[in-house]
This record gives sequence, C-alpha cells and structure tokens, in this order.
Amino acid sequence: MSDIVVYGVPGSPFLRAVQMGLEEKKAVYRLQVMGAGDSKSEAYLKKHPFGRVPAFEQGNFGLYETQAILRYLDDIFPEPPLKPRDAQQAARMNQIIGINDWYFFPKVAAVIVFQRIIGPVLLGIRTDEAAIEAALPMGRTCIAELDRLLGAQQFVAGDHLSIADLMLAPQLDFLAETPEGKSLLGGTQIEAWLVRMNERPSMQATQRPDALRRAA
Ligand SMILES: N[C@@H](CCC(=O)N[C@@H](CS)C(=O)NCC(=O)O)C(=O)O
Repeated sequence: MSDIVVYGVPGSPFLRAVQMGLEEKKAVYRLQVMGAGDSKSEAYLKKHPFGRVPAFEQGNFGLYETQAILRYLDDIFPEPPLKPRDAQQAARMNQIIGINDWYFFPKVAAVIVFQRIIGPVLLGIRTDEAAIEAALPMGRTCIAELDRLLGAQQFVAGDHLSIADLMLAPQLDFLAETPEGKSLLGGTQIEAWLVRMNERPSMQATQRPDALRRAA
C-alpha cells in the first residue's frame, strides 16, 4: 500500500504532469481532490505556502514544485527512467522545463487558457481579447523554439520520454483546446508529438474533466 498523496484540482496541467509521472512509474497513489479556492485555505498553505497546486506527500515528507516532485519520483521509482543519462540530453530536458515554467506556462498557456476556457466556462468572466493578443508573440516564440528543439526526435529531450515531456504535454493539450492553441500548433512537429503523447496510457488515465475539454 502506497502512502503517496497528491493534492490538486483536476484539470490543472501541473497536477496532471505529476499524475502522469506516477502513472508512467505504475506507482500507487491517492489523489486528494481540491475545489476552487482550497489552495488558499489555511490548512493547504501549510503544505504549499505559495497556494498553488499540486502538493505531494509521502508519509511525513512533503514536497511542492512539479519538477521537484517528478525528479523525486524518478529517484524513488527508477523504472522507467525519466531523466536522460546523456549529459546533453539531460541539459536539454532542464532547458525545456525552464521554458515551460518561465515563458510558456505563465506568459502564454495560463493567459490564453484562462481567457478562453477557465474564465468564461467556469467563472462566467468575459474573455479579454487584448490579453490574448498580447500573449500571442510569446506563444509563437515558444512553439517555434519547442518545435526546433524537438526536431525529428521522438521526445523533446531525445529518444526517451523525460520529465520535460510530462510537464509540457498537459500544458499544450489544454492550450490546444483553444482556437489560438490550434493555430499555434497547426502543422508543427510539436503537434505530431502531442498526438503521440495523447496515445500514452498516462495521458489517457489523466484526462481533464469534461467542463475543461470544451473549446470556448
Ligand atoms: N511552479 C509551480 C506552478 C504550479 C501552478 O501554477 N499551478 C496552478 C494550476 S496549473 C495553480 O496553482 N494556480 C492557482 C490556483 O489554482 O490557485 C509548480 O511547478 O508546481
């Protein structure tokens, strides 16, 4: 019996990345489903003082930050490995995690997905078209660069699945629900990679709730 508990709001791409890591490792875990607003509760802020999801616990060991959780999972469940042994491929994986965390999620995916899906569908907020327009140049840069780094490889950091694939796929899959995401991805090698990623049982097992699968 596993003592791993993951806290998060279903549909969150960062939560999904951790779940995918656990699924790839065939690890047993429990998902503690949180509702909107729970991430700012006094109890949850003790687990994650920044009030974001996911948070992770294994017994009395608590951890947050998705890439740290995935690296830890890779250390305690060695098979299949999710970190390249080759130094250059490992550096590429780290670079792509950085692109995701610093450029792509906060400046592109979070903006467009919120304005097109989360705001209008879940919160009844009108789409701010100017915010989407402002995010598009960075979106083009991110997709062009991810496409260049992927090249003809099977996975973004080489021939094997890595933490970078697990972190990017849920973000891109969510963005692809929007017209802007479809247009940014259209005809790229990243689009074909996302199709391959979506065939993996780890993605199939961690689908977003129906309400978050509807394009605005
Ligand atoms: N750097 C964090 C980012 C996590 C994050 O931003 N999660 C989003 C959901 S995908 C979040 O918590 N948003 C605010 C909220 O849900 O209250 C990580 O890697 O885990």
